[in-house]
Amino acid sequence: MLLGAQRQLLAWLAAAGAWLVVPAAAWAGAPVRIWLPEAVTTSAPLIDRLFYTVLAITGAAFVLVQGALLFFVWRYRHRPDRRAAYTHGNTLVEVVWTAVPTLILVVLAVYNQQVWSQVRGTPLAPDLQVEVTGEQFAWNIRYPGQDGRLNTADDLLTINQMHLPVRQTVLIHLKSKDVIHSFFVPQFRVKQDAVPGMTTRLWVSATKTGQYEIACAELCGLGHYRMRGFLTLESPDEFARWLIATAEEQAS
Ligand SMILES: [Cu+2]
Repeated sequence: MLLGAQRQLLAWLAAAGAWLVVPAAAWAGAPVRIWLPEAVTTSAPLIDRLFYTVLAITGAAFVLVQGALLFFVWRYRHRPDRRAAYTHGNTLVEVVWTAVPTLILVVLAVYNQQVWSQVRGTPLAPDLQVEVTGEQFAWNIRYPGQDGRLNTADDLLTINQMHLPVRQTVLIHLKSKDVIHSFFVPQFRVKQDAVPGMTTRLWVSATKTGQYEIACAELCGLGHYRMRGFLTLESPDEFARWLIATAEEQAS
């Protein structure tokens, strides 16, 4: 018969174990995506994999450390006939528990750097360039017109409506008119500040069609809560048709 406390400890350990299985499965490439929204760009899965790797390592460390703590609390609990013993530490153990975390952190730093350079490094020549300008409290989206260049007379402007073609590299020029905003599309795994007086470049290559939301993730004023954009990812043909229809609408 297990005592109440022992049963609780076992239940706790079982829950901790299950909690580790999910990130491990996701890391191994199984189609598990827990806690995270859909991933719809070429670089989002790289970020997810890094996230799950860090989570699995920190989760394992958490379980080990807390498990050891509980074990020692139980093992050396008070007993009337036991006397305290003095110890001056153990050099080998200290070297090991310093070296192992150091090694893990160095590996993680190198892995992180690799992911960062893939996600934020220079992309191939973009198929499309779009300018996104945050303003209290809307997203202004600028598309190049027929000439394919931004900031010319035939540019197309929309407010809070962003359409992007899938399977194309899109370079986004992110700006702000007034205060700091933050361009946040959870499905892109992108959250980037839009800073006044500065243009931030980021690129995405969408892999899935669908409707998503653009949120402002920086408290930017009283109307921050309604600073919400709508993102449509569609096939290049549909995107081209939408561009023409919008241009005609704006010309009339
Ligand atoms: Cu904002």
